[in-house]
Amino acid sequence: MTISVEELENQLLKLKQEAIDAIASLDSLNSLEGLRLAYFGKKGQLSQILGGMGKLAGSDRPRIGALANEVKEEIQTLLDNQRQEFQQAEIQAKLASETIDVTMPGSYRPLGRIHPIQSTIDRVNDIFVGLGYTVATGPEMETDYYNFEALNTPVDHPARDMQDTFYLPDGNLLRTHTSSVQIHYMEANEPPIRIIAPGRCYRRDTVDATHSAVFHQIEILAVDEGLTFTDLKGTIKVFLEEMFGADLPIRFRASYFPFTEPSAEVDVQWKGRWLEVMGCGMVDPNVLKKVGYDPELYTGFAAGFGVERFAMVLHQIDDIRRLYTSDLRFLQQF
Ligand code: 2U9
Repeated sequence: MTISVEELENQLLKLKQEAIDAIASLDSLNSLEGLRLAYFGKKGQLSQILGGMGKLAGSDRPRIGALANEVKEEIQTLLDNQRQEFQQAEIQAKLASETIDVTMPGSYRPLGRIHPIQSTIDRVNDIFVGLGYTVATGPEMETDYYNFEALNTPVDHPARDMQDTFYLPDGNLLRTHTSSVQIHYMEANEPPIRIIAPGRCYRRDTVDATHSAVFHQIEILAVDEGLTFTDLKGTIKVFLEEMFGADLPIRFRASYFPFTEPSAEVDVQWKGRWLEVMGCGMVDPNVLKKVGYDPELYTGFAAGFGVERFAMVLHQIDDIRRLYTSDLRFLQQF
């Protein structure tokens, strides 16, 4: 069954017009893709019309072929233009949604602050690193040996009562000071030693305005040939003047710690009264022996203090608990 060339021409022109109208009423990229397939897909309308070319007289085919290509090109061009328009619109919409109006006030996000405990630790670390000390850290859970035995505090030693702590089912405990860190360090390193050991410690103390069951401590240790109490006093003087200011009246009061001999408490005159701020002493030879150092060759000095205590003195904080309650009204002062 043959078909007239006019018939095919009309079909092509009618298709073209339909396409022009359909493309003009497109509203999205998806519908555009749908339309493209409706015309150019395998079962598309254009393909179907072209399918009729077989029934044309041979002489008419080129004419229809040319028209068909022309219609195809035109529809393709319209589709491409529309696609670009949609893509442009999409980009504009995206830009508009992402455009930040820099004149708009920013969303205020309060900047955090370094917690006064951490800032005190950082300040002390900086001073001692400046004096050639290395920051050493260690586990908060320790064995009885590293927290007590190695520090000249055997099982029945009365000093243990002042350092009662939390004992774990496996016999380990939560450290009561960072002295255990120094023992680990000395077992792993030969003198000369200059270390500062900051960290969290635990004591089964009744919590009140000056005591907390969890607190922070910093200890320093120096081991070398020929270190004396004078070196200790000089080191502490430099440190305390850095912290509290120059020409700070300092006094050393004889005291006792199981791991140092002689030992002293250190007071500073602050705001017109003497304040005990730390303890210190020459490392007890038994402690050196336990880590394999020859106390005939090496001597050491050490000191320790509570970070919260320092922060409370420096910032006139009346109650240690304020440092743990995360009350922004309090913390924003620092
Ligand atoms: C080794 C040898 C000796 C560390 C020292 C102190 C004095 C001291 C207290 C301060 C406040 C504990 O938190 S606190 O209650 N500590 O006064 N600490 S000498 O002596 C050492 C440490 C390690 C190997």
